[in-house]
Amino acid sequence: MLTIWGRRNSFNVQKVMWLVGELALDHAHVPLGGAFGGLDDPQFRAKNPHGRIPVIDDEGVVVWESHAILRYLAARHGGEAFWPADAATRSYPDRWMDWAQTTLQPAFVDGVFMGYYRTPEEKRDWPAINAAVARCAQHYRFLDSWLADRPFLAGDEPTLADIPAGTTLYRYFSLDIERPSLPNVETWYARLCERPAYRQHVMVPFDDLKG
Ligand SMILES: N[C@@H](CCC(=O)N[C@@H](CS)C(=O)NCC(=O)O)C(=O)O
Repeated sequence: MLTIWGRRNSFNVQKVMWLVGELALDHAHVPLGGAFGGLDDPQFRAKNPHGRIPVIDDEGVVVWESHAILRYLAARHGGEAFWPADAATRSYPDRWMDWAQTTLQPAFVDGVFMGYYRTPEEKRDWPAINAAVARCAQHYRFLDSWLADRPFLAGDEPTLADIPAGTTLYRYFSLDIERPSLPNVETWYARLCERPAYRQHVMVPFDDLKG
């Protein structure tokens, strides 16, 4: 049995749950972190010494770090669909996953979601928030131009490329912030919203996270 630890309103847990849903993997889910606590429990620390979620245990194989988990699940259970074996083809999901983690996430998740939405009004650092909103505009415009002639980030079908960046969209389009015109990102988002696994695992209300 596959077990996934991590609260459902965690951005990094959502990436993993979305893929679990896409692959229709039989699993058990254990809410952990945030209001659920448990990150310092010795049993959990034995699985992930960093004390962060998500973590999975797949028949004794324990994996932490959301992108490592995505790659593990796709390779172990997903056939060729989400993470192709061919090195050149695989480099597309890999580059978009790495770009999302090193470039998009710091701007959106850390700068906007944490800095703005999760921070109480009186503590918000507006120059930093405005700079992060501007960096997001630049990054989503870049995605918009890439998506002008392909339906998904790595081509005709969804792959791991779509998961990290695609997981930001529900929150990016829900927040009361300035956004540029992004017709191709909006079409991509509409495509993702058609997927039951995206609706179930990513479009999760997050009001309880407000600062
Ligand atoms: N780079 C890690 C980041 C893990 C991380 O920071 N997870 C957050 C949730 S998104 C966490 O554990 N927060 C503590 C908590 O939920 O209490 C990954 O991608 O898995």
